[in-house]
Amino acid sequence: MGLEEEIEDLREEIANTPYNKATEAHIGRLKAKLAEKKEKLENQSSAGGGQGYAVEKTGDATVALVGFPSVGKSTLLNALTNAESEVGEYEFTTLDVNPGMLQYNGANIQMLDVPGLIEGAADGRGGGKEVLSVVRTADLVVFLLSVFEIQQYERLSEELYYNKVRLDTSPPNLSISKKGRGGIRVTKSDDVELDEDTITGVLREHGYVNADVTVRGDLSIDELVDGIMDNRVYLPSVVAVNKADLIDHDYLPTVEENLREVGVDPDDAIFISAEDEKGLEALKDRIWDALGLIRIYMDKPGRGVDYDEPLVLREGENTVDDALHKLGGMLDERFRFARVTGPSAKHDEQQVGRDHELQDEDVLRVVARK
Ligand SMILES: Nc1nc2c(ncn2[C@@H]2O[C@H](COP(=O)(O)OP(=O)(O)OP(=O)(O)O)[C@@H](O)[C@H]2O)c(=O)[nH]1
Ligand SMILES: [Mg+2]
Repeated sequence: MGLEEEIEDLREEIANTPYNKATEAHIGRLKAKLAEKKEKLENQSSAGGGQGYAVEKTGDATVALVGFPSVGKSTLLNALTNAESEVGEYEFTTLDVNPGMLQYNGANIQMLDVPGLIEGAADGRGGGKEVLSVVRTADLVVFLLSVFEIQQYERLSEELYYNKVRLDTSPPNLSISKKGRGGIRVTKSDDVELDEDTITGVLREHGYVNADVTVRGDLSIDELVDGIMDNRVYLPSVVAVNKADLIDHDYLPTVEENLREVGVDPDDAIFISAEDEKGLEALKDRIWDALGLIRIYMDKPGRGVDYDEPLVLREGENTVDDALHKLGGMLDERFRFARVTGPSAKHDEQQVGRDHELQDEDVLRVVARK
């Protein structure tokens, strides 16, 4: 039996097994097996194959713009950035990835307009695989939908899921350390619903014989498998609904209903018209928030505070130490302390060390040895 058939059989068995406490461990093993076999198949088929697009990441963050053909990706990219992406009235105008740079709040945000994702892209049809490899390296996914084709969201997010992109969720809280002996020992917090047998079974299928595993939080089997496979990418996403200029006010509730049907809260979606350049400020603002970018205004000796070109950091990489690294040069070595004024400071000119966490719109002065 070939790998493809084995995968099909496993899928069928999973689909035909009702999920309950008695079958949980069994389903866990099946899902773990399935994940391993899919990985194997992929490695076989990609051997010697194309490596996908090589788009160099530049700027403070990278955004992948995904959407079906003709939804207006190129039009949006041209409206937001300095790029000149080809805009056409026929499908598949964009054959390659077009990068553009969006300048916002003093940050350089790289935006990648990727060719239309079509059905079956995850299986390598229609050049979708290359597109997806680009998406995996981004910091944020922006879905672009047309007001009349909201249901495309389902297809797009499915493609991303198959390609191991997990949207708007954090990695499962799981730690595994291999041991020389003792079998698999599970420690779980009170909120873990999965049985110990299920967790042990899933780990065995992934080749673990002796290991200590700690699980926290209410995980599903799929999330557990994700946690063990180390090639899942976790990204935030934003939904933009384009061509809003084409609908009447009366039609808006229909669009909102369609959004709810695909699991998107209409209040979270940004309505825009790329062509008329409407709603773009709201979209930029959302992109900024979703990326977790923060501005640090540097107070330079003798030159005052630079409000025009802030140092841009990201949440999670926002300590004084991170700022020193990004500033580069000799400051890092000669650092004595810093003074911070603004949202993160207890008072103006607070003296802080490397560990201090900065916040958006802080003013930072680095005091260095001569
Ligand atoms: N009415 C209206 N038309 C738009 C809007 N945005 C884009 N269009 C039109 O939609 C068509 C397709 O736009 P593109 O920007 O080429 O679409 P795309 O998503 O880049 O398409 P591919 O490159 O083929 O994947 C063009 O005729 C645009 O002028 C909009 O906000 N409103
Ligand atoms: Mg295009």
